[in-house]
Amino acid sequence: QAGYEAWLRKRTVTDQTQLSLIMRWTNGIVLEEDDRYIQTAASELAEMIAAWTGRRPSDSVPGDGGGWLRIGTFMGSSEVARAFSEEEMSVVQEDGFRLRRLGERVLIAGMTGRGVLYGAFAFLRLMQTGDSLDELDELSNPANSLRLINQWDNVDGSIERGYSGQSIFYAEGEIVRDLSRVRDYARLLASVGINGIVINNVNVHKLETMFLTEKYLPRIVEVANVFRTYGIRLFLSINFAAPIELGDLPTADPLDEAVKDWWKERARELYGRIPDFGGFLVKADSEFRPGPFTYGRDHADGANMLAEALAPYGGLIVWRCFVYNCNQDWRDRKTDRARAAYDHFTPLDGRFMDNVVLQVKNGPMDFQVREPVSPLFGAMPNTNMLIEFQITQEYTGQQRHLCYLVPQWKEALDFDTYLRGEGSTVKKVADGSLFGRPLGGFAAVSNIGSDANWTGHPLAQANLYGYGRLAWDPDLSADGIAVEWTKQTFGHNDYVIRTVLAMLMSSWGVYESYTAPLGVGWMVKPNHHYGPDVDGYEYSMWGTYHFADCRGIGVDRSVHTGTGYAGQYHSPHSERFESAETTPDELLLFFHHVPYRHRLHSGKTVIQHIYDTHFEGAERAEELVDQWEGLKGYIDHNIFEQGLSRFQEQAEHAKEWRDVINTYFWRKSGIADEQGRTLY
Ligand code: BDP
Repeated sequence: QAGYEAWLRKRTVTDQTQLSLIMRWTNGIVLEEDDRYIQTAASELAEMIAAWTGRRPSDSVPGDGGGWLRIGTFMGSSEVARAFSEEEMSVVQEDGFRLRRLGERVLIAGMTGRGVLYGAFAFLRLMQTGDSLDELDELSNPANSLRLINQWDNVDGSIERGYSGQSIFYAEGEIVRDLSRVRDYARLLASVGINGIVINNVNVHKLETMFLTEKYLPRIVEVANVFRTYGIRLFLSINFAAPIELGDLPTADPLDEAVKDWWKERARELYGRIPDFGGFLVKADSEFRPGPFTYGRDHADGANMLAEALAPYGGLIVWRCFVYNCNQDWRDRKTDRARAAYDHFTPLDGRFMDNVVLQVKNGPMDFQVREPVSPLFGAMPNTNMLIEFQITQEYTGQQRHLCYLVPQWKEALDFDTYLRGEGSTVKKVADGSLFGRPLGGFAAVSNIGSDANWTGHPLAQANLYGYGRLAWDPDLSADGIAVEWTKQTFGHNDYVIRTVLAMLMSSWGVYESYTAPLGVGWMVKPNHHYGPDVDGYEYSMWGTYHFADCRGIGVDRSVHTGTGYAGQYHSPHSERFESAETTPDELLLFFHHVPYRHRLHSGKTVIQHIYDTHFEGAERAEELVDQWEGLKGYIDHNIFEQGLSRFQEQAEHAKEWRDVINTYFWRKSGIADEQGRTLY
């Protein structure tokens, strides 16, 4: 089962310095509280330490004077409280924690049991990364109150956009009997601070609609119990038309009293069984899913009706803004899918109830290799918002290619919207601080499945890890996260760390260079989205075009001559994106249609940039194979083999991308490569 333990490896630590550090501090684990999360924390600590050192910590203060752990909350443990001042305790938020060394004691302290659990995992991380504890005195609060994972799992066992095998939750129309793998997943998620999970696909089909019924509810309760052990609340995706589809009502109109009552009844039932149920995730009026539009109602009507049903129990409605017309006419140059979310939702600002959170994809389109940030962030100051990322690599190599996504997410989070002057970054919109919103955070589509190593590509685990760490603290750096992950996953060999780090950090750029130039998206095979097909979506209804012809390429989204999308940004971005001269190179073709000989800021022409990046990208994909081969003998043999076949496939496939894209544009433009390389 190589890779199954992921970054929580349970094997004897061989590095002597690290081993003696762990032995030094873990002679005992002492606690005074009978709290579910503190119990989980204690057993996680004990198990990991036993696996690393071969010695189980005692549950009392060690007599021989060795270092030990005291874990607990300020309220529940007088010993813990005594170690901190009033002020030091008051700054710890609900899920936050403090770690402190005091003589031979290390305190893992929280305001709540959940905080203690996160503190315990942070302590384990310190042990795994081998940091000295001499000066340990750390305060950590999560930036985001909601740190959610979305499973796109279907109850037949398939996973929409899943690239790591089948669902670990479902098989053949049922929730799996044995939930031990779900438990191991919960543990991985909690170790990086995840506190909520939506266990079914946003596209809710017939069977999943029945999750709200007796057919599935008893087993869903069991799943919720598993996640609760790790401080994770369970959410469900629901079908807006459920009252009709379950045969109870002739309508799903959100303003209809019978419909309102129906949802209230569902809420009462759910909370009767799962008192800490998180809430509903809703994809409505999008890609053939039902929604309030059918009844001439808007999305505030729809969301608020559901929110009212859950409000008495503290439940949330997470309402997706991925709403656009997937039946638009490609002959109409004025329609622009990029505009859709902003156009639909900004007029509704201020109308959503307090327990509604809008979930907005990081970009305006759909998880492409490169997109600008969605202009919806910051544009609704009176509305709660979550940023949605896609960990599963639908458009970024489907876990056959390496693509470490944390750098991409960091760019979105650090983007300055200027909506409250300089420093109005997207991360401050997401965490709610910019506008003083009570709720906010992150959501992301998971990349795990039944594959032994969870994510198919062994290095794709870094994306799941990185997502959680970033949701906790968006200020962490992409390379810092990569180093943490590598040390925990592969150990402390310097050469291994340097190699894996270099591979991860270069990978998004490599992938972008042989696939999607200058912000053009969608040049992929329709439906499954793997591999190059320049015109695959060009004349389709999905609103995903590059407009390449013999003269030029790109989508004119300026206000002046194009779709007007650039005008959805606040100044100075609206002016910056309005002109091809000031649009950054990497987004040029997202915002402008330009001739192939248009000169970039880099000094190259667009066409030469396409040729160069594609030739170089394919070469760099080859280099990844060499880099990985260099790790042979330094990392677990099975993991090495898992990676090797993928890197080889990536290198081959990168050549296909190179040749299809370059040839297409050579034939369209008739402009030869300045370096005379082969174009077909
Ligand atoms: C797209 C996927 C599709 C999802 C949709 C969504 O191709 O499978 O259902 O996003 O987010 O990226 O709802």
